[in-house]
Amino acid sequence: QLVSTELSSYNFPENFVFGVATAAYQIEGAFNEDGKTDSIWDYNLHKKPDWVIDQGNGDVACDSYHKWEEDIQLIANLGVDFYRFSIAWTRIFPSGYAGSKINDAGVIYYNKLIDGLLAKGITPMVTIYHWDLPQNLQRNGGWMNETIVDNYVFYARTLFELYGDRVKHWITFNEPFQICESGYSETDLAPFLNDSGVGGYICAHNLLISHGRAYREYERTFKQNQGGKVAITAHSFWFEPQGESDSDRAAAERAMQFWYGWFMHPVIKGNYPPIMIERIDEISQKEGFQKSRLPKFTEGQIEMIRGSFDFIGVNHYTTALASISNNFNEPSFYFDGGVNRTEDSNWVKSSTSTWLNKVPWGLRKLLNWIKQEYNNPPVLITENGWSSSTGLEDSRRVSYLNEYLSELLKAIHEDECNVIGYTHWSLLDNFEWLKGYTARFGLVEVDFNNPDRTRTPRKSYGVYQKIISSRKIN
Ligand code: PNW
Repeated sequence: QLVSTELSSYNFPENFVFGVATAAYQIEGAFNEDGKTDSIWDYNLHKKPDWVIDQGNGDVACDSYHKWEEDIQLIANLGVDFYRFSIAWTRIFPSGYAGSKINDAGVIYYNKLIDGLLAKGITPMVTIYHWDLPQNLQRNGGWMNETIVDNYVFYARTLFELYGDRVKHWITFNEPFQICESGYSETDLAPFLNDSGVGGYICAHNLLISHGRAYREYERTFKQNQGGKVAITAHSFWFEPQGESDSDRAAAERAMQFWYGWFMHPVIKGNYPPIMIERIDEISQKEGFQKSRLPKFTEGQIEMIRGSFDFIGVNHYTTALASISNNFNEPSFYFDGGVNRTEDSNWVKSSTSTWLNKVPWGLRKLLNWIKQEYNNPPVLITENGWSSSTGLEDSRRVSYLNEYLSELLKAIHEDECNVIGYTHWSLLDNFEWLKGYTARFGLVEVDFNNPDRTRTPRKSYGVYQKIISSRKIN
């Protein structure tokens, strides 16, 4: 693998947009203020703080519920075109249910935020769901109960009604894989259900139907008047074959289909990837299941979900190596996929996020794979970033940013990949899920020991600022 340290001298195209991202539970705090109820994160971390490495939680986080004006100033000074943030379902509908009482204080908070952004010329981009399900709905099984679909679609529709006059960019879900596989089949994210080989698939099924219905609702009722766009964001590694063998190549392609195609194949091409359907049907049968552990869509659902996007949101951080695996002792996504995931020891590793290596060329390969596989849809990078520890001289984040953007430019100019914009994760250091406050993703450092949650821009903040204003890598 060729590693070039030469940065690209291409310019970013005229219409290319830059942004920065956060998520409600990770920054807002004010977990019980103004009528907000517990999400699955509040509930689980209060019950068992040990889920998190430093026993942190989002009770206060960056206190952005109170410090949103300061956040807007930082975003404006950075010079980005848009700000991607998420709305907390529990602030809008404390009970979670469709048709339940709306919480005016929550509605007002996001009105202030949206209006404040627009006043500074920053485009708001809203993630409708970034992992913080109302705990009240989890009592009924959360994403594993199909009644979630009506509740989610009602919530999404309410946001279109409340904010759609000003918000023109909507992301229905952030990272279905993490919501479902990590949350329902494993114990990496709330609600920590650990229902291996079953829960994740049921969750994903209900989530995809929810996405499709929300997209169609917007299309039918709001699109003509509001003129906005609706998308879904999935996380994707680039999977590189571990070696040259056909079996490694096949494993890497299978990995792309299982990790990413699981969600994007239904949304772009209709239904789950054929390889997933075949393998899970066959393995389920061998295990003695009378039907596949992978649920089946009706023809109507396939058509409803197919084409439910105006652009593709891609969260990309890192690359992994794939080879074949036949290890198996219980029904599991990993056995279904038959993929063994490793990494190259030569890659530069993040000191605070064990899964994160700096592999810039992986982004270019991923963009080319998406172009081939899905017929070059418009792609917005909705997250990309590096995790450090504290300190303002974040030179590793600076080289990560420069090198990933350099590969992005090559994908646009040399490969004609249809990439429309880039979003850096994150504006601020924030609550990094099970890593608590130990893994810092911010362009801006936050002092979590200070009750004021003081914000200080890092070196990378200035570097990104200059990239945006000069429209090239410097
Ligand atoms: C994203 N992986 O999650 C989330 O959208 C953010 O909330 C989070 O803070 C950020 O990335 C940093 O972790 C990821 O397996 C989950 O490579 C999993 C992976 C990457 C990102």
